[in-house]
Amino acid sequence: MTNDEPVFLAACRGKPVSHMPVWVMRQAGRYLPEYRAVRAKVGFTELTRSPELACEVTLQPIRRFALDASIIFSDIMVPIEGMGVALEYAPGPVIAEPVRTLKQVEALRPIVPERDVPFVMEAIKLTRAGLPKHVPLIGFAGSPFTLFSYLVAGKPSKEFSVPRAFAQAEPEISARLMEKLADAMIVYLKAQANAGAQALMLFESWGGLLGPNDYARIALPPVKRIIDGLKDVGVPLIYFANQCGGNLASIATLNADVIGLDWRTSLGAARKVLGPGKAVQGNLDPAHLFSSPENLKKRVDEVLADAGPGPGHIFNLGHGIWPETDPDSVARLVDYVHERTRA
Ligand code: 1CP
Repeated sequence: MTNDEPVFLAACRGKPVSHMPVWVMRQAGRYLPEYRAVRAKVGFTELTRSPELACEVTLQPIRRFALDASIIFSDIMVPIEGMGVALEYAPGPVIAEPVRTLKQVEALRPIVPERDVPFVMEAIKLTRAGLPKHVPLIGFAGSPFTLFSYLVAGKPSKEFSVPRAFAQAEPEISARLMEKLADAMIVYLKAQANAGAQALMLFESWGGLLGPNDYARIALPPVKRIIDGLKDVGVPLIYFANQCGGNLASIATLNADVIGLDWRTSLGAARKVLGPGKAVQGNLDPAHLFSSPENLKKRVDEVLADAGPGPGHIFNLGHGIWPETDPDSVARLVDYVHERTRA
């Protein structure tokens, strides 16, 4: 590999780097006044469907901070709309007719990205053209269980009791739905890579609500199907496993390059279970961006000490940045991670 390989991509592959890469989940979002200015003019749906505006908000955090990766501005529910499900953002996804019958599952159209969500690929092409070479662009999708949770519940929820009960009451319909979602996400993620995404990330936001046996039985198989389905694409695959500290033994069996972890899970302990072949991403508590500049440094040091030395760590928050966060705190975070880890 040449020396000008971006540090983010090198770290995804577990290679040594000149400084630790850092980026922030939801780095394009409401904590940025320039994002709020765009949103004052257009609705969220319009924003996701306009390649120019999606490109603009994707680039906003890159202009402000020395970030090492960019993630295309979109939402995990965008391809679901592409499969024919009507939904609104309020601000989380709300579905008028939740999917709860086999008939509804069979009626979901397999996605044809170029026909159903062409604006995503156009946004990726535009954004790649606007990004500096050392900042790779990440494409993403929701994990089947996370998408299933929204489709069955019909709205955001803390416990997702409706989809969890549905998965028990209707295991076959549930498995069929998640299999269908997995196949759609393979096609969708491949299209993003073809359009220029240099890494692909799967957000398992809600699989951690399941106990370890249910996680292994219900959430993991469709994730494995996606990851195996993407093995020929050739870009690093990141699996963000929110609140999945109890599921690491099953996660270790996946062929993902990087496992993203939340702050409730020790990166050091996770690395022992995941083994040397997997990089980790995370896991500062988003609340720590509200601490004093001095304490923020201490919290970053704690994450670094926990993860331990050695390559294969991408610094990030443990989940999305909160809208109330001061952008200056993000600048201090990014600069300090670089300063502290420069070889
Ligand atoms: O009013 C607004 O501007 C809408 C708020 C918003 C934003 C900024 C939504 C609705 N989606 C997004 C963008 C978004 N969503 C990105 C942008 C890229 C970036 O990171 O910069 C990404 C990666 C997502 C992915 C996403 N959407 C996830 C997975 C990540 C996670 O947070 O766990 C999930 C669960 C969603 C659903 C969703 N869409 C929007 C909201 C507010 C939510 C969460 C709803 C809930 O709490 O259940």
